[in-house]
Amino acid sequence: MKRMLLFLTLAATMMACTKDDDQDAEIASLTEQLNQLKTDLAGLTAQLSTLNSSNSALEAEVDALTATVSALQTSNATLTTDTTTMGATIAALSDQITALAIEIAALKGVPYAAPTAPTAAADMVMSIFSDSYTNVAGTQFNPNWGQSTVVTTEDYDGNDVMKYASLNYQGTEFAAALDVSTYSVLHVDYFTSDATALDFFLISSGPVEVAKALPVTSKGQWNSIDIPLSSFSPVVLSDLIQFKVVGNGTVYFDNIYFKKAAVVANPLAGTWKITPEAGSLAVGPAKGSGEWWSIDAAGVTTRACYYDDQYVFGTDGSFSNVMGDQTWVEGWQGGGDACGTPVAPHNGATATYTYDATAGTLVINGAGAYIGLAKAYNGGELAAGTAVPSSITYEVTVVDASNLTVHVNIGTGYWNYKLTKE
Ligand SMILES: [Ca+2]
Ligand SMILES: [Ca+2]
Repeated sequence: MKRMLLFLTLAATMMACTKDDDQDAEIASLTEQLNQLKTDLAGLTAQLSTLNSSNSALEAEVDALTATVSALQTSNATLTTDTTTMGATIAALSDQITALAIEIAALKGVPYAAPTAPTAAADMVMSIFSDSYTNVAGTQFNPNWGQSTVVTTEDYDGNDVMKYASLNYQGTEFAAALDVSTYSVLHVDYFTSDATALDFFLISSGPVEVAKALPVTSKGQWNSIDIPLSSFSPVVLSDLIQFKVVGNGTVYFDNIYFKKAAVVANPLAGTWKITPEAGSLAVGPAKGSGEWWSIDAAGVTTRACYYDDQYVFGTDGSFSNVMGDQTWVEGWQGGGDACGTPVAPHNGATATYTYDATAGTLVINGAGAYIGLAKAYNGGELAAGTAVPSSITYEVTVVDASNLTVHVNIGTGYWNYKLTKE
């Protein structure tokens, strides 16, 4: 029994020893882990500290750069202001230099610059001496006519100006006779600060010569003159052989050319039709009124044979009604107020027209020629057997490139027509 107790005690002691050993191992392991974590934490803390330092350095750099940018912006603003101020100063100085150069030129009695370039279209010009056009070839600007005049060409920034010094007289000879009969004026730019007389001659074969005086009252500046060629009569404009200038002092010339008259456009020239819309034919007591009757859209369709009728105005003043095979033929003409064959004399008679834009009148000359309706004339409407007038005057209230509105006074009121150009 005693041995048994001893054994149990020993066993219990041994079990207790084993349990203590496990706990110690676990504690050691945990302690090791704790130490590792402490080590890791220390490492991370060190890294964080390093990163914080880097961040501070970067922030400092950003601050420095921002300050630099701000300083540069301020400098730039200052420079911009300086540049503007300097630009204004340079412009002012440049103006002063120009003003002084003009004064010096005026004191010397010479042009400061070539005259303003002409603006006439090249196809309207026959040029003798100009930088703005192609000049007639082969002109002799200084033939020996025994004159004392000294002729030179002065260069103003690449722009030639012809100078007559010690002028008594000076000729110009064309290589071949010029035909300027289709031109309307002689253009001359001239400058003098001392001439008291200046006559410009056109000369045709014979010789036939006529002078026109160029005014010399505006001294020390370029003068521009357009002399009507008709004023040189009886010089033969289709056979111009020479110019001659007679005068005194020193005179500069430029832009000597013949210019055609501007062509006045004839807005009527072309082919017109009554506008295919409601209201394009209307009659009433007043000009433009449709109070008594006005074509409606259905009427335009019904009268297709009429709305294709053409009113042809030639550039030569000719006029014709071109109706094709059919037009609207009314009862008084022997028709049935329906499409039918045009009835003489309202079937395309030969006619002419005259248009007075100022008065706003358009006259169609020729019995049977008309605009709009054949029956409407000045003072009434035609009926069967009525004499057909030899002309009709229409009043024009609208005329442009594509629209024409005309009215004819029939005494009691007006027929009004709207037309469109093809
Ligand atoms: Ca020139
Ligand atoms: Ca027709």
